[in-house]
Amino acid sequence: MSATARKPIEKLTAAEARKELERLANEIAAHDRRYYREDAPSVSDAQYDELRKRNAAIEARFPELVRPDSPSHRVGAKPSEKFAKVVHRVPMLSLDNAFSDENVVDFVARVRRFLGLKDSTELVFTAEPKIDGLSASLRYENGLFVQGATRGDGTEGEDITANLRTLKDVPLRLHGRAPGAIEVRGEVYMTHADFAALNKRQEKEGRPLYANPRNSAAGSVRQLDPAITASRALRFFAYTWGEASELPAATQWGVLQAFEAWGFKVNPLTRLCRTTDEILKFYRDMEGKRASLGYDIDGVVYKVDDLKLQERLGFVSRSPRWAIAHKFAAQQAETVLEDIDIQVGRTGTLTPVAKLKPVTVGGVVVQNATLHNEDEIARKDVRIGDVVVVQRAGDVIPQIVRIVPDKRPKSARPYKFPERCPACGSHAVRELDEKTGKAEAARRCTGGLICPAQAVERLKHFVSRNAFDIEGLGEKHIIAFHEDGLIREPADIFLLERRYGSGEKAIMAREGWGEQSAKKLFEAIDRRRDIPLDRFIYALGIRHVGETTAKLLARTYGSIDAFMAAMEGNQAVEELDSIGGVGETVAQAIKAFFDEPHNRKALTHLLKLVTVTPVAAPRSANSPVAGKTVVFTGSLEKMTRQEAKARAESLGAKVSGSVSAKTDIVVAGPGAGSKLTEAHKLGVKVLDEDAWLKLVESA
Ligand code: 9MJ
Repeated sequence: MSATARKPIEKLTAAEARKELERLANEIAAHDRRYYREDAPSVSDAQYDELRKRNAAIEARFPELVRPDSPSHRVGAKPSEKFAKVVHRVPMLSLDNAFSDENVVDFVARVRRFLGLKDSTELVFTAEPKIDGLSASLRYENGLFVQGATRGDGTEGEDITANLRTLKDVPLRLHGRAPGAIEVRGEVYMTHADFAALNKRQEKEGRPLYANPRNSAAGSVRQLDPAITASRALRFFAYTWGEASELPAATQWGVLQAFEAWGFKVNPLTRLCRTTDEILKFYRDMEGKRASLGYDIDGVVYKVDDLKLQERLGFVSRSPRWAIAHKFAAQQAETVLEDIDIQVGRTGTLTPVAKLKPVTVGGVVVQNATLHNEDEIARKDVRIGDVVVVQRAGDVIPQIVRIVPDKRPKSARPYKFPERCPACGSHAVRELDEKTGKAEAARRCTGGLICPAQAVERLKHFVSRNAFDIEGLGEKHIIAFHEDGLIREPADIFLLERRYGSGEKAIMAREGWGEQSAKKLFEAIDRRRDIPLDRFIYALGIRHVGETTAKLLARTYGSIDAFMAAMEGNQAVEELDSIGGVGETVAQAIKAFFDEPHNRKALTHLLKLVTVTPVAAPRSANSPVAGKTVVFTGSLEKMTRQEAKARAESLGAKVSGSVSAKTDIVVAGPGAGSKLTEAHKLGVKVLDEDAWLKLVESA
């Protein structure tokens, strides 16, 4: 940043002010573009506000220098996103995806197998278009609309009640007989025609344009001023529900009909399908209709119609076993690969990133795409200068699908994958996968703790939105603080103010910081000195431990002390492995993290500065089998082994494959052998299937 950019406004000369206004206009416009067109802001709200404030203050001092393209002409270009949080009483689920007919056939087979259905038993599905908008949850109490929320991360969303009230598809009072409490969920979306009209208006008013209808629906719903939302033509389709004191029907189809009777719009293309052939025919049909629907759909959704069966099927992590989204083929475009960059991830993986000549793919400008790893570059014979096909599907990172050989220029040159980490110079190696005996696809930097790129990535992850969520500590600052040695490990963040005593001054002396922004940063850090266990575990950045696994671990162990104590024992891997949803690879990675002395030291430092709040076990905590270790043996007659295991786990039990002194219950069916003998020998409680069902049904 130039010296002018840091200069107090009262000291600016007119020439400097002119230059500064130009810089601010460009910078703010770039942020607006990233926010609106790419839905990917690169600065925090606070930083953005600072830029706008500085612009306004300079303009106040030099009114003759106000530019025609000044950001101050575009008041409220960016919503300030200060909505209250809403914790979803029933989490808002995400759907598992199918990308081929084969995936769908597997899904149907999986459902049938889980339920143990005979081939002759009919299984009915609803098939619904998958609307590409943003999901919302609408709560009604005694028939009155009382709260509306965005999906957020599925657990916690934002309160957008006032905005949703302005949608004509959202009934304020349900018609007819409504349950005491029900959360109707569905998709807020915008039609192509309304989107085009809105962008026309935006253009006329000199405001930034939206990239696609989904972004414009999201942007419109998240306006702080409901009057703005009211002026946007938003619509809503209802398709599922959250908490409900009672349900109006016993099938998905029946509930959708009730939604309609209550005054909601339900997608009129929804159908019932009785065979896989009917399902796939529905998909083809929707593919054909897609272009003329007048609104965006990105696939179709199949759901088991019978709600009793849905309940039996339950969930795998955050997705229901009873539904799947069958996505349409991704959108593609051709462009030139200008260069390849190497990104070093927080676990040291070197990922090649294609730098592309900007191209629009399905309404979004793409400049970077992943090339996955060096084998992929070799397999696709990708060379710098090649014309490549880029693909974007949903929210995933764009990918390079293939090159266009006929368009290869003579100047195209092969890419040599680096054997040293570009960030720290350490050797980058491909480890052998113990299971397959082959080299892993990923080349990894061996620099570990000395690699600044890995450290920065870990810190970035640590402060990211779903981890510690520290506002105002963006990538740029982390890199700068890390370089200066101010923040080397997570604990340093919480020492920043104390350690640099007159902290504000110390930080203010740095580029890009003023008294206000330093104060705001310290406040943001202070707000995070208490953190729930699941977020804390996620923030540690353990390999293979994403949010879902972090939540599972938090629920299993309850407190950080219990978790750390368990990780010290030599049974740790076995114990982790027995948690439903945690496999061997994940268990090994967690254990490896805790075996590393540096990690334990960093954790000890951190725990002196933050309070990790325990996570209550789920509603299953008071089930009669919560915390118990259960072994199933012999054959079961009323449900499949998989269903029995899933049910036990959903009630908080651990299901293990072998009987030991730690086993609490053995459920033995006909044909039980050595496990039953062992149980008797150890004096473990033994139940038959009926007794087990009676026990869990009382839950
Ligand atoms: C969409 N986006 O149209 C679901 N969806 O159901 C439909 N989404 C869904 N269903 C349960 N039609 C979770 C999400």
